[in-house]
Amino acid sequence: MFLDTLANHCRNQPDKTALQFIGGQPVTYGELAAAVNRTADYLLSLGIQPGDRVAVQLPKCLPFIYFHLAAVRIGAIFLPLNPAYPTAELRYFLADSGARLLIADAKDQSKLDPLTDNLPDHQKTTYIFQPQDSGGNWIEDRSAQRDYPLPSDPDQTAMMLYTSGTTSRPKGAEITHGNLTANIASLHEAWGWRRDDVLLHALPVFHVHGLVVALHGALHAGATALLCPAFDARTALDLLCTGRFSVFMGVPTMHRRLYQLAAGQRYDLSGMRLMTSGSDRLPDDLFYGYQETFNVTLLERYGMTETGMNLSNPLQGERRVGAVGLPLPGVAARVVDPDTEQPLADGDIGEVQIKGAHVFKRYWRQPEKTAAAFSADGWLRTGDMGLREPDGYYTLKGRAKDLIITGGLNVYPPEVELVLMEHPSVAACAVIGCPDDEWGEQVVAAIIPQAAEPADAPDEGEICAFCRQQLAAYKVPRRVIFVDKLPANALGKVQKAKLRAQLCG
Ligand code: MLC
Repeated sequence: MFLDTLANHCRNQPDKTALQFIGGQPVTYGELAAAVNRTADYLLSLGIQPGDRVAVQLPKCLPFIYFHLAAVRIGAIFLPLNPAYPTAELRYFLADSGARLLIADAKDQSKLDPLTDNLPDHQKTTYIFQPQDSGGNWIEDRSAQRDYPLPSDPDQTAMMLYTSGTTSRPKGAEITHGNLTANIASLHEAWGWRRDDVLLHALPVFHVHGLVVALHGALHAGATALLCPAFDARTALDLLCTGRFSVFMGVPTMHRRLYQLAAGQRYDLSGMRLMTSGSDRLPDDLFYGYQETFNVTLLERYGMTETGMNLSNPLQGERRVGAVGLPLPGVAARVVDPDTEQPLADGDIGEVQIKGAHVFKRYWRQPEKTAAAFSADGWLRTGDMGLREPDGYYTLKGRAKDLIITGGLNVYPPEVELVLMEHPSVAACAVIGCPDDEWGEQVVAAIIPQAAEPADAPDEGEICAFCRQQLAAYKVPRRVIFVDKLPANALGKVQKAKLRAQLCG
């Protein structure tokens, strides 16, 4: 399993650098093993048992990685939380998951203590002071170096990642040890990960992309990951130009910023072995612009939180513009009629469905939603529409589900609409994604105001500030448009396609 491979690297190449934050000290595989052991020992000393949820809301830092690896190592369920979540969202995740332990940044203590006081399953919050500067030594004084047995049941849940729903509050997708192992094995085969790879890691670590695809990818290979605490295009481009790196992974917004920064100048990054793009569709102009500017053909791949990676353009062979490639090793894909779920002929557009050992186990305590996510014969309904070319390449053609992707992050309109409807000045609303060069899509809210008198009409700034209290910043509408009516069908359901045509312009 993934953890066994990592343990082997720690034993066999203890002096090799595993991780290094920019400007920080290198952490060798030997040191990583010791730090993870100490952290595991700390978790056990708190009474954390297999299956307990350990929530971590920290910025990208070494303690985050140590807690992640330690929690999965002792069989607990790791729950990463975006530090950008405001209190209202955070409370929901902690309550729904029944997290026993929360690891958080000490700067948030005054906000978090009152919140966790009322959570019945919560037992303790461990605060880390200046987590990004701690060098991971927060737990240095623990001498424990015991070797713990690794979880051996592939069906055991290793982590839980929350994904929003089209009609409900976010759901915790349970990712098992077997899922992680299957994913990483197929990516290693497909992308030819090597021990001498050096990854420039600029993604957030609380999503599948940055955590599983990038970080696990490098650690599983016994390679080295250099980590940026946050993505900054200037820093990333300067680093890529040093020639020190072989692998880089990004979302289209990150690639767009790198491309724009180059501003027509040429940089030869052809020494990079692998530069991937994912989490959102890669626009054609960026694909070609990258070739011209950086002498690199981006490799686009397709995945989702519930599965990790499904499809990928090939390492060798044609990386087809606009296509998300071929099924990864061990992954089965098909395109079906969304109504009958009968497989469609090549070239016909339908829902993409996925099967394989990498597909998540279930939604946490949501048997109905889990059942609804799968077809009668066990295929995962991705909610993405697409087609298969006769030569096996898949191309995505929109979404069956009501979803906005902005900067590689998913925003479910109903979640934003629910918050908007709580505002006293909002009579009705609909949230849509409008195309945006930098972000792919931007969140736009159409609102019918409550007020009869213009003087009582809500103000865009006030609406956004209201949303900000309850939603992470990336979910807050970038534009609010006041309208007299919303296009609706005979049943009164808002016709979002029509609204997009009216407002996106
Ligand atoms: C930040 N902001 C966003 C945003 N990210 N708004 C919309 N969409 C986003 N994705 C907000 C900030 O809060 C801020 O708001 C304003 O935009 C400008 O911030 P910024 O400093 O310019 O943004 P930055 O911090 O640089 O972030 C941009 C980014 C980041 C692209 C680097 O969004 C990012 O890391 N995206 C990657 C997400 C990712 O890893 N996705 C994988 C999911 S897994 P304000 O108002 O406060 O100024 C998955 C499966 C798969 O999808 O297949 O991979």
